Formats: sequence, structure tokens, C-alpha cells
Amino acid sequence: RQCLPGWTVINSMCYFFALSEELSRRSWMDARHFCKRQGSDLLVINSREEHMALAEIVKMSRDPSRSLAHSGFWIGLRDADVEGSWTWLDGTRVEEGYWDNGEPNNQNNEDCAAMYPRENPFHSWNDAPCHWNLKWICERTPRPFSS
Ligand code: 2F8
Ligand code: CA
Repeated sequence: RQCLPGWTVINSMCYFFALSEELSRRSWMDARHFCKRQGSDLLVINSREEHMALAEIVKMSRDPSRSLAHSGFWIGLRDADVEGSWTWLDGTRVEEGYWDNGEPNNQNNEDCAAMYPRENPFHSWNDAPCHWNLKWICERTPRPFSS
């Protein structure tokens, strides 16, 4: 087995989608802590292929009973250090990204990024307030399972 039970393997990486109502929704920081306890961190997207694969799964997770604003998944991207400078948790700067039209707009101090189920996968990101409770995506390398 490459990944922990409940995790999804895509192109040799392990992903966890916080889908269950039981896990509920969390702030960006609490979601990150959840990932860290599983030896992982919030999702860092390193390629267009990775983005497309994950955007597809996020799109399938769309719950019509919830508004789009509540359908986001936190990812490991924020501009908390320098406003407008979007940086992945691995330190990589985002130049273009896959923002929704008009985003990021920093409406009400929005320093954390989430991926939403949008028809067009190239317009799936939005910046939201970090204390907002959303679902999230963790990512880690396959094995060892020790941490
Ligand atoms: O219209 C885009 C706008 O939608 C919401 O605010 C009304 C989002 N807020 C949250 O998700 C909390 C904004 O981030 C988004 O820009
Ligand atoms: Ca926004």
C-alpha cells in the first residue's frame, strides 16, 4: 500500500480530501494542523497536471445543498507575509495561478487560498479569510507511515 487508508494516490503522491461531515470544516491553520498530525501538509500544487487532477476531484465533490462559498478546500497557499504575494508552503511564489475571475480580491482581509468546484478548472481559486471554516486537502509522499 502506498498511502494511508482513506487517502487517494495520484501520480505517486498521497492526498487526503476532508470530505466527511464528521471532520467538518476548519480554519486554514486548524486544517494545516490536521495535515501535520498525519505527516503531511496542506496541498502544494507544483504542476498544471497536478492542478487539473485535483480540480477534477474537487469538482466532483460539489454539494448542491451548500453555497459555492462554503464548498472550498483550503490549500497550502497564502499571502500572509506580504499582501498580494501568494506563496506556497514550500516557498514557491505563484505568478499566474488558477484564480476565479476577479480573484484574489482580498475582500475582508483574505490571506488564505482555497480551491472551489468550478466548471472551469482554470478558474477555481479564491482568497478567503483564514479563520473561515472550509474543507481542506492534505498532501504527502507515499510511505513511511511513521509520522
Ligand atoms: O464574489 C466573490 C467573493 O465571494 C465571497 O464573498 C461574498 C467570498 N468570501 C468568502 O468566501 C468568505 C470572497 O472571497 C469572494 O471574493
Ligand atoms: Ca476573495
